[in-house]
Amino acid sequence: MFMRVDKLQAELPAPKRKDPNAAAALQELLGGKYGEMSTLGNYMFQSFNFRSKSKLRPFYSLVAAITAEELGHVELVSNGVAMLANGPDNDGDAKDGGDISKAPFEDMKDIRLAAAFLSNGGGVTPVNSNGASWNNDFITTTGNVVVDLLHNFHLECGARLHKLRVYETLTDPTGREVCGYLLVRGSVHAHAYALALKKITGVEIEKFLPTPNINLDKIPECQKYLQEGSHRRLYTFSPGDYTEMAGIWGNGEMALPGDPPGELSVVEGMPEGGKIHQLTGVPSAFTPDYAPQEMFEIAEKLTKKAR
Ligand code: MN3
Repeated sequence: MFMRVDKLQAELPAPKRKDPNAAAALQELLGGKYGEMSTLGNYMFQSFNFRSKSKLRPFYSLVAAITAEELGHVELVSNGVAMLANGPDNDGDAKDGGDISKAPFEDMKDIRLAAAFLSNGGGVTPVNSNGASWNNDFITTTGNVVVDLLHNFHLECGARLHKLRVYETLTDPTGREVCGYLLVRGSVHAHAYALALKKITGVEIEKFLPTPNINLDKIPECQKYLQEGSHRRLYTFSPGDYTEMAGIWGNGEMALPGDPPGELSVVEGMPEGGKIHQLTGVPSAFTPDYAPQEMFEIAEKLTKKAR
């Protein structure tokens, strides 16, 4: 089962301005073929379908624990997309929506993913940067441990390629931070699947890394995560389970040659994370409604009663 914590896995800086087309570019990392919906979907269903779980505990634990991290990546990218689509935090929801008869959102007809505004109110859905739906065909779960792990290794290298390209399109700090954090964590996952394959087959697949062949020290947004050692850690995302993966991620294995040196380790629990930014309501777009004041008052009373 899953437990939910009301935080993001990383602290995101507020966007400097509203930029729905930057949000659309970042959508590739959510609903693209190699996006976070795909890493989540692959590892989640592989973990459900895993054969001989009790006998293959280190390998099962690895896929199961990374599944939980990927769910948090879906959440992180989704927040980043919506933040870019909405712009800096403000208190724009204090009044009603005013006069809507003068096309207040004329600009929105020209954004790349118009449905993100027209249908989703500036929110996010599992589509790629062109608005094509993420779908089940991006999931591979064969029941063969080596084939699945090899697929996962390919998926993480493909995801790293996409993250690097999306990063190259973005100027706003919010989107760049999402890319920087996910580049570090995705590199961990590629490394972890390579080590898992090495334990089973003896083949040193980690020698493929980094793919693409660029070290994380070239990406300014990755530096604080490297300095704190995030590239050497895997989290269990559990109060007590999945620790057996330390036989793969640990056990004398070291950071990749191009990254800050040190031994790999498994951390019980989850990263400290960062706050979820407010998505301020826009009454003229009817989010959360045209005249939300009464709704706010009801919610305030209910919150007091819950205490
Ligand atoms: Mn991921």
